[in-house]
Amino acid sequence: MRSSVLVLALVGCGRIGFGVVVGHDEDGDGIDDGTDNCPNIANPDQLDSDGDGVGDPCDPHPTTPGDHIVLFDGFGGGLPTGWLLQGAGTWRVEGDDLHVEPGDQEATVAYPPDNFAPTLSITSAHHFYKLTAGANSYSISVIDGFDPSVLESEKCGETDPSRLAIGHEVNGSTHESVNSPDWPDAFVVDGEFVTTMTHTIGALGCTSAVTGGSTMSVPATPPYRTSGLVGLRVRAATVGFHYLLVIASP
Ligand SMILES: [Ca+2]
Ligand SMILES: [Ca+2]
Ligand SMILES: [Ca+2]
Repeated sequence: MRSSVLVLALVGCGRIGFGVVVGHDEDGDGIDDGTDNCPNIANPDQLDSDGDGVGDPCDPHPTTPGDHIVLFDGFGGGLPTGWLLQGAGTWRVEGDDLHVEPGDQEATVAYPPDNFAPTLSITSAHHFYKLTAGANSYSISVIDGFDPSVLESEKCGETDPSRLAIGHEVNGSTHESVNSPDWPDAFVVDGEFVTTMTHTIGALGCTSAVTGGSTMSVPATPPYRTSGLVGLRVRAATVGFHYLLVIASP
């Protein structure tokens, strides 16, 4: 999980190179992020049953070719290159995680227009440290379709780890519960989460799993399509993101 040289050029399989670092191995399987066919899950055998370049543990359709890793950032090279980091708080890198201090924050990155595939699977793993004292709602989300002019996007994320509730919003209009109870004080969560948004034209699915816990799913039918910006969003929490992975599918 060490980093050395930051690579800004296009790397392997056409995925964009923002934050891809030579010598950085997010999942510790001995294969660098830039060439690993499943950079967030240890798969030293690199088994790819359908030969499309996406390893079986990461492949949304492991027996049907056509999937493609668009973007992977393991945050191993300092503040991620090419990202737009916004909000009143602070983004910083600790170890090889992208941390954000409490506040209402977005971190977004563009991906190439030629990757506007019918379906995007956007996955992030993060450590959730605590809520902000006095906040009455919070969220930690992956986002798609981010519009900088109005700071809105489609989002999937955890909203209450104690109950593993999963919320999603579309362009600021809440379609599922996103509010936690009115916490009287900072609340230490200390949990590890993996969240995936599956975004198809006209449909949005959210899944999330906490280490040792269960996976839940919330279907939705948002009217919007991606703007070409994907990323991460935090409201009223302290979080360390391990990576962002985007896979395009036919
Ligand atoms: Ca690896
Ligand atoms: Ca791997
Ligand atoms: Ca595959």
